[in-house]
Amino acid sequence: IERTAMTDTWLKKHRQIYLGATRHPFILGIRDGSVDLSSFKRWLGQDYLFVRAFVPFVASVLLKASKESDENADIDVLLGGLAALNDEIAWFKNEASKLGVALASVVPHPINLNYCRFLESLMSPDVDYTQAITAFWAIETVYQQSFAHCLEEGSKTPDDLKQTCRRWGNDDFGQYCRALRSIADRQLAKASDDVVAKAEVNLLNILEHEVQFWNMSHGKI
Ligand code: HMH
Repeated sequence: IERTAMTDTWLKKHRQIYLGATRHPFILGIRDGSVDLSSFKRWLGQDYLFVRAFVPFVASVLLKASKESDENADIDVLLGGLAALNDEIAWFKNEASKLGVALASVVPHPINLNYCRFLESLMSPDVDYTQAITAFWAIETVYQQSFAHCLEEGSKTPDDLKQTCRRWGNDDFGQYCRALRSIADRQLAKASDDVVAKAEVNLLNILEHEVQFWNMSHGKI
């Protein structure tokens, strides 16, 4: 089987579920300005908790890279990712205080806890670097693609939501996601069939978790 760009194959094969995650009604509501503030605040509080849980996951990917990768450059990309998370956490705190969201008293929603449990399962030493980096790429890319859509020509994103969209929708973040993707494709190209199959299942699980996460934020569940 040709595996020069496994992620490409998968995004074509799973196009509908991918669009479900990246063109969700919550995102379309930001893009057309119809999203309500209570939904946005719910997303903000829950995503802050998610990002806190995401930090140890990214650290676990970094650890696996340091043990299993032949490319020093992978560490640089991942370290950049951790630095971005540091900025993100500061941004969440600032945004929450502007909107009057008390982060310390946000109760994690069961959907959020479920996604965090899935992240934890990916931190296991039984999950190899190929699976971990592929999952990391997928998680970051859903946000990048979703928020970039809100900044495209023709979008009517309200000005006060634009800076949120730029966090994940900006070109640097897009470049970073492409770097993660090329590492994932490089690893997948030399992985066993078993690992490739597991990475695909993880991708589908991630897309489903992302749809659920938007559903929760939207309050339409
Ligand atoms: C739910 N998925 C979710 N939150 C995020 N912040 C990202 C992905 C990207 O960092």
